[in-house]
Amino acid sequence: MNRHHDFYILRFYILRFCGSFPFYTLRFCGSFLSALLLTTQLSAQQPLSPLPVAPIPTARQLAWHQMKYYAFVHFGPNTFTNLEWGHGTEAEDLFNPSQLDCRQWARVARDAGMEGIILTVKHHDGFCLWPSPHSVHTVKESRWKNGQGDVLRELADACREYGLKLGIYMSPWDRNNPAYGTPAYNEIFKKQLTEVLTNYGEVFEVWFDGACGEGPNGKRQEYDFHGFWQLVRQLQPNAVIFSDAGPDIRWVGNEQGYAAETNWCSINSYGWMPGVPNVYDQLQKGDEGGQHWIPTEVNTSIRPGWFYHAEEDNKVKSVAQLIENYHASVGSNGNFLLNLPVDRRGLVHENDVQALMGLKKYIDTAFRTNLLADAKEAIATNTRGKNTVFSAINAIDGKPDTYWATDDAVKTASMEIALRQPTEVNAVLLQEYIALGQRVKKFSIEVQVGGLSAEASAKEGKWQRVASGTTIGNRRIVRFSAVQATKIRVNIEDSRACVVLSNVEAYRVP
Ligand code: FUL
Repeated sequence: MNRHHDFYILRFYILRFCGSFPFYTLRFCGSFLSALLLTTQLSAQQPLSPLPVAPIPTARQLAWHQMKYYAFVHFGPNTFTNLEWGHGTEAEDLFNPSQLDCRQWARVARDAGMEGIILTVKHHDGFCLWPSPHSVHTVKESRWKNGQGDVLRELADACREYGLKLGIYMSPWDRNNPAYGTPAYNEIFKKQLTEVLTNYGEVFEVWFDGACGEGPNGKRQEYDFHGFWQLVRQLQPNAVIFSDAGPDIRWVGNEQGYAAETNWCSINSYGWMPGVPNVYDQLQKGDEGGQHWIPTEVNTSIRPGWFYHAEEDNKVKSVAQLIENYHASVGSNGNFLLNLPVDRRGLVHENDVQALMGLKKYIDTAFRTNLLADAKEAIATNTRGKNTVFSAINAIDGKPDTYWATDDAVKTASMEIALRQPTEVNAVLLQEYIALGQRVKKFSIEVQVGGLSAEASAKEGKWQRVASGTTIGNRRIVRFSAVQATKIRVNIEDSRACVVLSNVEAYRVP
């Protein structure tokens, strides 16, 4: 990985080797080896790729980072009892959606621009939306489809049909299971986990709720989370595991749908288990240089409740609110998990669909045209080894695997992009090359104002600071008042290590 290092090791071995021969042989060897060393040294002067800065994401985390926005669906007995937390004593017959249509959910999600659906296959009441043989509180004991139905099967099929990924929410807290509160329950939970992770195809995310309350016998459970995680790894090695403590992705510390201004993917979560940490602020911000790479997933509901309540039909989030949530998640180094409380018919309600399509329209309009796609040039105050392999142009070439990088010692640097003509901008998207770790601690954006009317021409050619921020990470979008720009400058004002920026885009968002 490090050629300077290789060179020193090679020199060390050559000298050791030469030391064991007579003088003349050594002289001959000497000239030959000097030539060899020179060649090696020349090639060693090629700039090296930046070394990773720990911690770095795993392959499954990197795949998840490429996603942005997907649906959560809370559905089950609570939908019919108007509760948020069921007691576990609800009659199975209550679960009886009149027109359940998972293809409608999938169609809505796809049309909304979402990439997947995570379903609450078992919530705290213990009711299973699939016919688990290890429970008598499931769809098979219900009236729905005469006990022949399987919501998870229908959703898995619909996701496949609509090109969506499937995720599983499974609550270990089970207020119905008689074994809850004893070690036997952990084994039952693992059997259920095995069922949902083997019989329904590829799963992209397993969402563990850390909530741990009392069961039917009044006892709490000591969850075997290590065992649960191990099973997920074994059955779905590509799936990321979510909880407030990771291990792959973390809760963002609030349910309002926003990540903090400072949002490190790294966090010192050593020894944490789901449901334990009461560290909301730390979950939001992460820790600079924290030991573990556990990025944030921002979850919120499109309505006040997680489950459907008819009285909330007119409390669906407005498009404006959803836009703010989108920017505060997708644009703030997180992924956006938006909950859709499916109604008693078994459909995503019309009001929710309308709001979702409003957000989709915004996303399409806002991000349709990257104003830097045909930029004239990009220059930087520092380019690693003065080598074009690391030049600023890489950050606007649209390729995720090329990047602008600076020399190791350079943690403050700027890149400047010249536009072909004066263009109105009000948003800039920045991405670090996170495969090598998260680095930037502080940045700002300046624009050079140009192409103005005669009256405004006093500002012509002036640089104006329009935005600033702390962390960037996988994806950061900053918005500012619209300004007519001829050039855009990205200033990295502080960084944990040399700058490695893979993407800069600019937009005129509505
Ligand atoms: C929480 C649960 O208690 C809520 O009911 C909901 O499922 C939310 C997403 O997670 O921990």
